Amino acid sequence: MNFHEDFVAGLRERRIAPKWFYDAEGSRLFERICELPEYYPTRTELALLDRHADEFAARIGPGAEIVEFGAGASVKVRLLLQALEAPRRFVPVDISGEHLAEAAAALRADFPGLAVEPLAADFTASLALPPPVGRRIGFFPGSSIGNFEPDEACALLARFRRWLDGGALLIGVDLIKEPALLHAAYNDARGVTAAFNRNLLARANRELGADFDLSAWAHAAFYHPPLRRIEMHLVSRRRQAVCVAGEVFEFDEGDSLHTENSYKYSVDGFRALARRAGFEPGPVWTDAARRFSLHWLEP
Ligand code: AVI
Repeated sequence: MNFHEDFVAGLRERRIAPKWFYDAEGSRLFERICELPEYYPTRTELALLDRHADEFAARIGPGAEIVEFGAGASVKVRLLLQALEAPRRFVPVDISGEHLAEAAAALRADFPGLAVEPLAADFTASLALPPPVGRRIGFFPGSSIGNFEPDEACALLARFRRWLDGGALLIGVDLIKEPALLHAAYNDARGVTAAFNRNLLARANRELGADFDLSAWAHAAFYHPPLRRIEMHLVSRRRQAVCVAGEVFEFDEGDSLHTENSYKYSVDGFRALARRAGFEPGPVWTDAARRFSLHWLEP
């Protein structure tokens, strides 16, 4: 489904899929989020990748092929690639093609022996990967798995397992923690997360000729303990009508558009989910404060 159809359907249901955050501007804003002091997942996961790179390399073995799902700027995979023995090919898969091409060019320059074959695709729909050239290892960092409902996450993991063709998956998963830390991570003082959230409406203005007044929508993000998830919403600050591709949508003050869930897992909870998807959970690496985890999943 394309942005136009899905966004308009989402407005009717008051729920927009988070994958539409990532146009070029949204990807740029997300990179800024990753550098924020409050957003602990990126630096914690980078430190884990750095600290345990040799262990991952030993598990992956020589001549492997790495497929990264939702690759973005491909910063994290560099730590892995640097540690690997003669990796054959890197296939970054991302919905934002523009972003992907830039990152691939930089990787080719820095890893001259490595074939880099980006694939601009929505892996939540379907994926046509080229035949493997070595042991295929999946890499899904950043806890993007948390942006799927648990049942969808299970189905996605099962599809990864099929696509990996007998190879393992290294996946980053954000852990359940003190709600105040989670709240700060999604309500940063500089307002970058708010801009990222509102970019969804700005994107509709740019691409669909919509007339959203961005100042009339408040960013709201909060932790929902029973469901173990952060919810992000855009809340209408007043009664308003918005025109999107010729159709008018009306909102009352306080009406919300639900734009993202970010599920947090316990280590055991995620291992159980992976098992349900057909994987055999292997070792898990966490930081000392147990904020973030990296899981090795065998097919
Ligand atoms: C990409 N994903 C894992 C991020 C998250 O934390 O759920 C997206 C994000 N949304 C707001 N801040 C970051």
